[in-house]
Amino acid sequence: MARLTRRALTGGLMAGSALAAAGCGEISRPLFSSDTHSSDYPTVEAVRMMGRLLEERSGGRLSIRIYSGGQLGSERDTLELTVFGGLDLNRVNLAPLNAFAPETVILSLPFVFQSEGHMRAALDGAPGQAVLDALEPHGLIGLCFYDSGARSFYNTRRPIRTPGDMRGLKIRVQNSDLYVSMVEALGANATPMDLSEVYQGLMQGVIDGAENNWPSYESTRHFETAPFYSLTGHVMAPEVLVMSAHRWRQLSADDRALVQACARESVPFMRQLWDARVAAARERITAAGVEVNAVDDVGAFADLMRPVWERFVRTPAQQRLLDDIRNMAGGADA
Ligand code: GTR
Repeated sequence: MARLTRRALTGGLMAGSALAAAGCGEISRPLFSSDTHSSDYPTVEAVRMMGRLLEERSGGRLSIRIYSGGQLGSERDTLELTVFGGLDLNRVNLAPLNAFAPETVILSLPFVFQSEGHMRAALDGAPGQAVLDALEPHGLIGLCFYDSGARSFYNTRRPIRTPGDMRGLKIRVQNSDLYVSMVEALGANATPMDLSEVYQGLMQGVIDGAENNWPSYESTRHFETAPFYSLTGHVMAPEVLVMSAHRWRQLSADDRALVQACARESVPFMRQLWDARVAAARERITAAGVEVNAVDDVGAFADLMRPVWERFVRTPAQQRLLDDIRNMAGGADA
């Protein structure tokens, strides 16, 4: 696939905007989409499926071209590009959005979901919609959430069985103050770093570990250098697919509805792929001899991380969301 530079992307969009402003009508080029994961990862497959639906239903007028594997830069950088209209679609985790859209923090809080069923029900229901809607004032249209499972700690040194085992470890986190606080609450040192730098960081001892779900731990091959995976499952923050509000406004009402519908339809497809991918990743990691352990008392981790809630839940809108999610806990299957 041709390598597209960020400069070319921004340039392309500027040229398109100039044409549109000159009255030359709809820009007929694919929607450009970014993903940090490789081409076969469930998030990428899901956006690809969305693109196929769009193309079929628009008679080829609308389509998506995906730039996977972080070709266009880190999630933080590509989000900036999306806000400014240099990129149309972007599939990211919620973490890099935490700083500017406080509602996203709620879905990223440690131990906020009791189970996968609880998480999926919240995302599919009113709380999920409220978080997607909260992105618009920041220049992004939240189209849908994708699963990201549960994140757990892994490291190069030892199994984490109790919070005490975390003490002194240097743990890579995503670029989010919330994640820094979570790791510090356990007595470890947090190092924010882009995903693309983690493998080398582990190899060189710049960091001792990181945290992620089974598929990312596997696809990044971090398990090769950090072979202790401890099932803390402390965060179930989802992935989100966003569209540039700039590009969104150029679409007709019918096309907006179509884009939204195709994004929604890709969600159940993604969940099927996700479940299969979790099983496959788990198998490969275990076969590779990684020491996987359950933690003795998940509650001990939850208790230590709990003050992070008070620190990051500050607005009434955040509090309402949190209450709604907690009220759904009993109803969802465990
Ligand atoms: C993955 C997630 C990515 C990115 C990555 C990370 O689970 O799918 O979007 O957030 O974690 O840790 O940087």
